[in-house]
Amino acid sequence: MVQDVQDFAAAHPSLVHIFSLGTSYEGRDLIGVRISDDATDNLSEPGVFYVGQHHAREHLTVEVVLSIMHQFLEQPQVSNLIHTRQIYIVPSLNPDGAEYDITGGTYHYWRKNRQPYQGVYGTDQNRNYSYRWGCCGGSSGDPNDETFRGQVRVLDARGRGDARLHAGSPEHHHRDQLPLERGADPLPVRLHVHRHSGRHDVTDHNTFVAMGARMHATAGYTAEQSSDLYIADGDWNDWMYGALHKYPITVELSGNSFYPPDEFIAGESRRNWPSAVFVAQIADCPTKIVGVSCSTEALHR
Ligand code: 0X9
Ligand code: ZN
Repeated sequence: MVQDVQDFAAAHPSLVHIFSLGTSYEGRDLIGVRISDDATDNLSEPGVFYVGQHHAREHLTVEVVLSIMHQFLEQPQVSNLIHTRQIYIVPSLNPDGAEYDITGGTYHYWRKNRQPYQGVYGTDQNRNYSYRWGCCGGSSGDPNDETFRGQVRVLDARGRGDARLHAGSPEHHHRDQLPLERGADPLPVRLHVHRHSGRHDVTDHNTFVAMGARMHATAGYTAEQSSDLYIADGDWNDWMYGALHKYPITVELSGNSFYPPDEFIAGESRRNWPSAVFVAQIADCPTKIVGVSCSTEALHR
């Protein structure tokens, strides 16, 4: 994965810019690329963010995100997006778990990262986000559980502060810090508009429904609200929407098992490409797909 990302950047030095979200618990680089014709983040352009492998054993997600990365520069019909968007790609958010999952040449069905807590390895990275962390019976406080929500990060020496804001593996800590490091808009991801009417309004609901319908039409997956699949808390979707006011979609790839053969890579990549283009196209104003335009003022907040 790292080699592919580095080769891709080297082949397109003016359009592909390597960045890092920081390092994992075991010290691996959380590598990513920004694709755009701007040498540095152009915060006046909408951003879109593709990430893979919250969960270690979901290796196919790395392949599909890498494929999306390549397609953006190989498909001439999306060249306009290179010039009008900031496209951020992080193929793996869980390199430690991924490496552990393939140690010894066999698969270990490992889901979590490799950060120990009370002598037990692993936090579920998709239960560890700070927005309403552990709120709702959708994660576990037991480090032996597959959906262990992780330890509380105590930032304040006096022990003060809202524990729910400090939840975090190092991987998540870096993501939470990213906007501060960039001194800019929350995350370089602006597939979003912060609308004055509030974020739980009917326009947002309708926008998610319409996004799901459009993505279902091309990819064929069932489109549903995450909580209709099952309840989770501290997950990516809630954090992106609830804390950062973005419009997240989680794609559960097909493969019939955690370890589909490599023959699945091309087909799953192909079926997800139209969705990837679609979210980039609407990143300037997601609500436009339900007829609600975005004011310039709102976009820059
Ligand atoms: O449980 C998860 O983290 C995701 N499924 S997975 O099989 N990849 O582990 C689903 C997360 C979506 N959010 C909710 N269902 N609330
Ligand atoms: Zn998963």
